[in-house]
Formats: sequence, C-alpha cells, structure tokens
Amino acid sequence: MVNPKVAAAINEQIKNELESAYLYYAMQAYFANAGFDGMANWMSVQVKEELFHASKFYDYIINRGGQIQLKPIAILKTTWESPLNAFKEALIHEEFITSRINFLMKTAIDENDFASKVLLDWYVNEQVEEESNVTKIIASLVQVKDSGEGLLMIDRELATRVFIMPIPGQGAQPA
Ligand code: OFO
Repeated sequence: MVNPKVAAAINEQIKNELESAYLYYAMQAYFANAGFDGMANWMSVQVKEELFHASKFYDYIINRGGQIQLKPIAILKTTWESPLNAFKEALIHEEFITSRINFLMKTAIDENDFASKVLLDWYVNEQVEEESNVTKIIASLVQVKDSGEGLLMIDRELATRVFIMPIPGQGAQPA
C-alpha cells in the first residue's frame, strides 16, 4: 500500500504533469499559427512526454493500491510575444516542476517510503534533462536575436525531434 501522504502529493503531481502537457499544447498551437512548424513539433513531443510523466505516476498509484484523484487543470495563456518568450516561460515552468518533484522526494524520504523514492529517482533525472533541453534552446534563440535566418535554422533543427517511449527502468530520452 502506498503511503497516504505520498499518494496525496503524487495525485497533486499528476495534475501538475497534465498542466505541463496543457501548457505545451498551447505553445504548440502558438508556434504552428506563427509558422514555426519545427518549434510546434518540438512542443508536440513535449506534450507526449508530459502525458507519459502523468501516466507513470498514475500507474504507480494504481499498482500500489492507492486512489486516483484527478484535479481541475488551470486555464493557461495561449499566446506569447516571441519564440524566446515562450521558451523562457517553459523554463520557468520546468523549474517549478523540479521544485515539486523535490518536494515529493522529501516527503517520500520523511515517510520512509523507499519504493516511492526509487520511482522519484527517475523523475529527478528527468527534470535535469527537461531543464537542460529548454536552456539550450533559449541560448540558441538569444544568439540569433531577431534574425529571420537564425530562427529558421533553429526551427529546422527542432523539427527533427521525435518522441521515444522510455523503456521501463531506464532514464529519460534525449532531446
Ligand atoms: Fe514532466 O517534466 Fe516537464 O513539466
């Protein structure tokens, strides 16, 4: 049986992960409407990753005999000033998610819930990857500034991203 405090925090985190998917879905539409198909593709992969993060927590709760409690998802903004602005917001969001994963880890440790700690190790590593991926894109966008050619190059690069379903027991997929 999963520890009740940890289960409550995981249920909250399922909502956070679904909110992440919702935010990146909004960014996907923003990029598609602005003609940045590569950036839209990058966000569509990010949406799939977030749905995977939510379902991994969901399956864990079910497998350990806990109760799923789905919570309402906040209404999010749908437009940004620029690609740089959108990716900066994605980084702020990922930093928030990292803080929630750290809180979950602390709860599992305080409650001596070692099975949940093992699960959370995966998410701790995943957040390092999540923040790093967005930070690199921000660095590229800062470098090209408003150059149309530079933005096109970044857009082409982000068009190559594909979703790879993580193998159970293994780490995060590359960017
Ligand atoms: Fe689920 O890592 Fe991003 O939000």
